[in-house]
Amino acid sequence: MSKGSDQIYANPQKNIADFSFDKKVVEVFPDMISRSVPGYGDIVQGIGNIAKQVVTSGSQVYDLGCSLGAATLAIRRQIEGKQAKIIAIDNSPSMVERCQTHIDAFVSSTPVELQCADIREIKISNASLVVLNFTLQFLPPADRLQLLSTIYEGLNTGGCIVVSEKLYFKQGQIQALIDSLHLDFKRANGYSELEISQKRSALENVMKPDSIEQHFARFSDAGFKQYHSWYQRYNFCSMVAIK
Ligand code: GEK
Repeated sequence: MSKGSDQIYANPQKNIADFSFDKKVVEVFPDMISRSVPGYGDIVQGIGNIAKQVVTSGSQVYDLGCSLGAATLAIRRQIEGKQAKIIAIDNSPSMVERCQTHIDAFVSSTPVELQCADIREIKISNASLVVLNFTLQFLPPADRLQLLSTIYEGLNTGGCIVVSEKLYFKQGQIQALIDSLHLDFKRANGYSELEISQKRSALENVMKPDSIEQHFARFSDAGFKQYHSWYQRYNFCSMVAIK
């Protein structure tokens, strides 16, 4: 296996610790997310395309839970010359450290301010775009509405939030069918049954997916009147809401 390939759950583990975004994960993160999340590459590219449409001159863009900066870089490529600023935030010090090297590797006139912080404690202002690309699902469910309300307050009129998430389906047979399509996607990408089941246990307490109905109700409760999904592959979806 080449360097950077995800082998974290390849060997049997006696006690499976809760999943965390530590150094080990950072080393294999691009491989892990692209082999685990159907449509990840399309969604990142799509976020760049959305940025091109909605980012306004002199405004701020937030990438919350930025990991290694994939969405930040996709956005930055599309908003050159708009005099906008990107604020990228993650609370994993290992992610933030590596993200800085990714950002520094490309020349751009758009500044990126990288912060190591909890996204539940930040201020949002003058925002034309806020991105939560597979981040909201890692917050305790009780904290999710407050974050969306804070984002709504900090968005300019016409500003957008993009929320990408793993979905849960309330109808049992639909949940079972679409979940099995996702498992086949992981198998086709070389993950063994052992890796799949150990990763599942590690994520059980850490990642709590909502249904699309819960997402739409939360957008509405936070103040958004217009929201929809713009991408879905199996149980992975990206939604957009406009203030
Ligand atoms: C991408 N958006 O590649 N505060 C700040 N960061 C957090 C918090 C929090 N409370 N909770 C989790 N994170 C990225 C992918 S990964 C999704 C996002 C995944 C961070 C966490 O440290 C991790 O880097 C990220 O959210 C979730 O476009 O791995 O499935």
